[in-house]
Amino acid sequence: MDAAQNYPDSSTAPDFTQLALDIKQWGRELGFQQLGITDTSLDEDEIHLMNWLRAGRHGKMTYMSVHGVKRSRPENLVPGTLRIISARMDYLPQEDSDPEQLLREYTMAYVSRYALGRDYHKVLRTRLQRLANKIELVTGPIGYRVFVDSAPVLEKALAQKAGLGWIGKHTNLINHSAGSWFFLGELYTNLPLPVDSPVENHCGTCQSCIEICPTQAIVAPYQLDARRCISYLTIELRASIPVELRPLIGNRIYGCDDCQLVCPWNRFARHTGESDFQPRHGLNAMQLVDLLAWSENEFLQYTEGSAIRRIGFECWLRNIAVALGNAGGNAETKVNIMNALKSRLDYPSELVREHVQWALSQHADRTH
Ligand code: B12
Ligand code: SF4
Ligand code: SF4
Repeated sequence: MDAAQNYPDSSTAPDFTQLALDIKQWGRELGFQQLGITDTSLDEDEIHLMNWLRAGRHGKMTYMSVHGVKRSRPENLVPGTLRIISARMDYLPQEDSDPEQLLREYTMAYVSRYALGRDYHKVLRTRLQRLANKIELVTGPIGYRVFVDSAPVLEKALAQKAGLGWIGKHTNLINHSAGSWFFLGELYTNLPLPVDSPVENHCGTCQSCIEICPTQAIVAPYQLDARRCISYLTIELRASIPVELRPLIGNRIYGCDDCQLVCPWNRFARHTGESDFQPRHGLNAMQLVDLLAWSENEFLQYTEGSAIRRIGFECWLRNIAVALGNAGGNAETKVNIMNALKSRLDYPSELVREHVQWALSQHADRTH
């Protein structure tokens, strides 16, 4: 993947400064809000990544630890890589429900904003592939690979270096005019494009995300212990959720947005124009008892094309059971909750049954 081989005669080489401008324009035409370009050196981030792994903060996400330094050294993942084109796409859906209000409605389910619509991996990958095709129309065949959370790639660190924003204390990337409700994707290439400059960190003395986190997963500024993060517990963990963390999960059944909801920079966030990211099947306004009643076929049907499907029906029921254990209401509501939970007591999965029993015991505890 050597760009020089492509252009042995410098008179045939494209004007890379103009090409970089064109790439950013094409990216915006393809629906990305912003693109930036960086080189491959991630020395400091590599140190942080290694410390994080050594401390075991990735929990059971073995995909984070098995690739050695490939994640922090792009040229080890794709030999010949010189530049990374980093792209961001807004995902905050235009919807009637108020997320903060929903988090207080204990009988309703809270699904994190990023997962309400179509699986972002597919959406971004297709657009990045189109961008690569467009580039090759000008340059001829180049060495490239596109990624969207699909390989060992340190996406936020690359985006930060490419000038798309700064990694905030909650560890998400924030853009000063767009907040943090966006996805990232990358195009690794051997084109010697001019690079962009990183932007300044604007977290200042703010600590709001650290203070609001329900499980105190942000153990220090810029340091997340994933094992405590509700996003990890409800999406990545396939086993029993630690009992001491269950009451803190509230009604969050898939991911968590609290640290972003509280972030002042999200006052500048814009809604996505992508129809793919709009809520599907009313997932932004569902009662927990109704979700627990879904059959496996209904689960598969309603989550088709959504990232939610990847956790499987078992973990879906596990998460809803925990949320119902945390749900409250008047006597009638409680009876409905208990009846819904009891209907899953003989579900053929020990994982589900154990969480259902825990949820029932929460209600028994509260009535005494
Ligand atoms: C693993 C993972 C998770 C894990 C762990 C998160 C994490 N912080 O690492 C879990 C399951 C918890 C998770 C949750 C979420 N995720 Co996630 N996740 C990833 C993934 C696959 C890898 C992230 C990674 O490299 N972690 C490694 C650790 C070491 O990185 P880090 O914690 O960010 O630490 C960096 C800095 O904080 C700093 N640092 C670390 N320690 C220290 C110490 C000091 C002293 C200093 C100064 C700095 C410093 O250096 C590190 C390296 O750059 C990426 C996709 C990808 N391939 O990159 C998506 C990704 C980060 N996730 C994403 C999203 C949307 C989410 C959620 C919002 C989903 C949700 N609503 O539930 C939450 C947010 C939770 C949060 N507060 O971060 C988006 C983020 C987009 C954005 N705007 O930033 C990504 C980029 C996916 C994508 N393609 O869009 N995620
Ligand atoms: S996503 Fe939720 S649990 Fe995870 S760090 Fe943010 S506020 Fe805490
Ligand atoms: S809430 Fe405050 S500290 Fe946290 S990421 Fe946003 S600006 Fe930074």
